[in-house]
Amino acid sequence: MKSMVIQALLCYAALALMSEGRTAEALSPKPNVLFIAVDDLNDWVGCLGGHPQTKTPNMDRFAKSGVLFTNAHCSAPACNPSRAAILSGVPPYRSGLYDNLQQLRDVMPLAELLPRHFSRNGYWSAGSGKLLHYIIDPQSWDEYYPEKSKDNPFPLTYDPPNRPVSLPVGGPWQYNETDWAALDVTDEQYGGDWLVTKWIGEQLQRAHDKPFFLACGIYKPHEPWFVPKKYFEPFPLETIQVGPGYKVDDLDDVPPAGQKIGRNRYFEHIQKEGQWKKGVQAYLSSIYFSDAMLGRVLDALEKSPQRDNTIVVLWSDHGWHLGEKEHWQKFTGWRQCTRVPLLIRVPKGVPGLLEGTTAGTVCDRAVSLTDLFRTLTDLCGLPASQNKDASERSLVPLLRNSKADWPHAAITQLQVPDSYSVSIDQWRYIHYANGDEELYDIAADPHEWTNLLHGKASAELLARVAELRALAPKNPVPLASVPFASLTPLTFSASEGDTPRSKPDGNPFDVTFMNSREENVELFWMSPEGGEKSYGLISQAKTKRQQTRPGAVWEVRSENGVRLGSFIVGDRTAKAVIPDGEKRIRNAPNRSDK
Ligand SMILES: [Ca+2]
Ligand SMILES: [Ca+2]
Repeated sequence: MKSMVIQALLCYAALALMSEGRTAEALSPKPNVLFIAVDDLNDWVGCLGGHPQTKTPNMDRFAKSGVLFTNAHCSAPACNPSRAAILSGVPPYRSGLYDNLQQLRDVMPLAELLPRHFSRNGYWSAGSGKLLHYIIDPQSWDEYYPEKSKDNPFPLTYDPPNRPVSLPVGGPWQYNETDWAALDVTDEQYGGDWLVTKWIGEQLQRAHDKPFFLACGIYKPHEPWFVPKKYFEPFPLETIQVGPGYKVDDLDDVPPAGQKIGRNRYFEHIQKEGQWKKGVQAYLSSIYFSDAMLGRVLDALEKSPQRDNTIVVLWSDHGWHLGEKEHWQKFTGWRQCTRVPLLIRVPKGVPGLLEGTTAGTVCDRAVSLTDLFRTLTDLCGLPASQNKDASERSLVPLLRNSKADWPHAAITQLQVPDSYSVSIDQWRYIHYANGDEELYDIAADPHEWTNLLHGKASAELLARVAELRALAPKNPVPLASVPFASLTPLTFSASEGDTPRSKPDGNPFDVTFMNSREENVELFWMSPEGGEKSYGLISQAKTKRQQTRPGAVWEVRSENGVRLGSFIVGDRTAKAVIPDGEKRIRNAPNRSDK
């Protein structure tokens, strides 16, 4: 019955387009989907008004052709949980995938992702570039570029030979991707997103015997902010303004849990080195570059025989702070980080929205990226996701009428259960696991400068909080632990001369030591002042979990006191494998951070 209805709708679509003078050959039996992700792009987009100097002509022209959501929020303010939620339809508080250190298939071994769902329903699914968190997940795609068997979503990208280029190394915790430069290379020599968008363009231009689900992952403006120099040219350093959301002392009315997340060492270091405006310049340049890459895809679609039968969705996985709330990067619950660009254009004649979207529509309702799965299956007339706990909410009612009633909240889950933000039309509420809270009136205070729960709140505001809290995730599933195999390894340095001293800085986390020597070893913490403290023996083939801080140094000795080597703790939880005497454990590529 359902398929008959769909067939009838498709006939209607064919007739509608033929009557406009297009040929029936131009039609696939079902609408295609072009699914475009831009990494780490906040609201510094022309049509969202986040920064007066930003240049995004292609996003702006796309917005004019479809629906722009001005109050869309990520499911989590970090790559891995945000993207996993979008592609599975399951929010982090239901899947247990809360953070970047977890591996998708450790936590959600059976989840069927969006491309596989489309393939199972008659589509050809393909992708290029970063769609998941530094993996391809080959089982989810029919085709990928680069080749999916390697499970690395990045084509060759130019990397300056000497790093860091701009930002001096600041300590053992230095985040090695925080760097920027205008490169003296062409787009083609740069590769990366240029190659991704070239491949996507080729797929859009060629004939297909099935409808397609085609996903394009543009990596910029993700760090490092290296892009060809022509993208820096519109942003002379002397003209650069920092983000309009910055306010000195903004954290003063934020409770301790928020202050802890807000103030971070990266921003402090960047300010100290006089690099703040250079960072802003480089982010703007990287956005301008990503927008140019988007333009290549939109142009290819424009020339494609599938132009009038393709749904286009553009989203970013989360926002970004460049000093706002003393923070650099992401991982926060503030709007600067949770609000994302979301643009959707639906052609006429698709099963779920025969009339298509109206060009130039703006929708201010609070929506979540977790709902894209159901939105797309509804639009294409496919069955809903079979994933347990997948969101059943579809944005189609808002694509039909941007002012439609929308009694829903957009939830952004932070890195642990019970820490989240709730966004509705006018209000935003942040709740931390320790019970700390913030409330903002977005209509009056779009940068969230005034926490209305600081000091004594009125009964009216407390009633508002109760209402927002009632929309929060109920019974969030626990954070799934990271298996040993998935932890980032620390480098073991064999003892040659003196072991360095600890320079501890930042908040503690766990490091798991594992002894693979054929003898017991003893673990010592090297104090900054020159002393040392034993933390006990680790037996042969055993592990030991130890709370420690960035910059701490741990020395390993044999049971009879011979110094074997040491580890320097980085800025995140990790494993420290004490090698068997022959092997040295090298640092893996730094891929677990975003
Ligand atoms: Ca990201
Ligand atoms: Ca404030």
